[in-house]
Amino acid sequence: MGLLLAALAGLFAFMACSLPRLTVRPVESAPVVDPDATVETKALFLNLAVLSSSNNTLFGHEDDLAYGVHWRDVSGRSDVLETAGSYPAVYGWDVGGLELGDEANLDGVNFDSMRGWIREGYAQGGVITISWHMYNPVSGENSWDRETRAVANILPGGSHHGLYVAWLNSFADFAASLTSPGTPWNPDEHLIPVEFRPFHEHNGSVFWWGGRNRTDSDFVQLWRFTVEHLRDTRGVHNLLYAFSPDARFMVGDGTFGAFVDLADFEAEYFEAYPGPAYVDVFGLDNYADVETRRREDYEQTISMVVSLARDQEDIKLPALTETGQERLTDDDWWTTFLGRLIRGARTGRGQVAWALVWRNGSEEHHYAPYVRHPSVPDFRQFRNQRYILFEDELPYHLYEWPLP
Ligand code: BMA
Repeated sequence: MGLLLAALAGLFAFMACSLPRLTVRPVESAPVVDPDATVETKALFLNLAVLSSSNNTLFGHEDDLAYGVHWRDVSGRSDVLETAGSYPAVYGWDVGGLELGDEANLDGVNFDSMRGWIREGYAQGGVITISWHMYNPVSGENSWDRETRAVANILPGGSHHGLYVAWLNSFADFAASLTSPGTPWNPDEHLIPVEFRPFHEHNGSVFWWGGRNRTDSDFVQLWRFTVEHLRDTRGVHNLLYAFSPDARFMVGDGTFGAFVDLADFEAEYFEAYPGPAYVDVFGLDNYADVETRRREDYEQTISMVVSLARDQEDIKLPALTETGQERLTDDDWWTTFLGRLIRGARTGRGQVAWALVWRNGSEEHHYAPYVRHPSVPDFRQFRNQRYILFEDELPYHLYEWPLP
């Protein structure tokens, strides 16, 4: 305990010089998109800002509690726990299909079970992030349907606006149903904070909301409408909003597979940016530099996102909102790539607040190891790195502020 206190004192000394405006802030005035966000939501933002400013990065995994490569729907199981010895600190979920009234999401994860797993992860002190592979509201096909233009049609005045509002309302209801019966940091029933990451990878043309499938100004309007509807019309107050362009498309001429255009990174990053009043998290999805093995580029994109986030008048949270090596074909990928490059990207201004790897769908499509996978020993080493935090290494509750 003495050690912990000393560490915390050191942390505060560091924060005092780097984040003066944050540390003296009462939780109510946290600089988030939703001024009426719950205390736990604002505390999460402030705590992640502080932890990441002192170079800590939380490790996350998509669908961690729902299934692994060789199991599905078994209470308590997690490929990350079974290989690293701890649950991840960040749990990613996706609500694609909720808008259709489906019982399960596009990957077969039952929504009632998802709510339960979200409660479990939160009760353990973890962070919840939700993306949305939303169906195309005009065609009814999935998110990858880019044949049918939709963004202009779902804006106010558009032919499918009413339907879009109904879909957003289904998410508002889901977010409002994410309640905790009480935790050590708040014994009363309360809402579980969520890092909400809609319309991800919008700078490429893969999804109906992305790239060539809409204009930048329509995208910005859609994002702003979405925030305002959830926050102001529906009174949803447990969300932080994450913006997450994909490095794969930050390639100047937009050619898929080209190298990331670092010289023009800032302009590429802010394509169709809805503005500081609408974004809490500066995310980046980076599979591009993993696939091309451009280590220096990967490190630099991290540094640049951290810098962009810290350069804002009111701080934003930098995050690697998606990354990972599919199938982990390099047994030492964790320490020689992810761990080393996060560590290497020393900006002097902190780190990405979290790094989330994608789902363990099958032996052909997984991003975390599973028992007996050859990358397990290296994953354990990565987990032991000082600045990489798994759930059992979180230094304090992220949902109360200031620290007790
Ligand atoms: C993709 C793949 C798909 C999945 C989708 C949503 O990247 O994993 O198989 O349906 O994410 O989770």
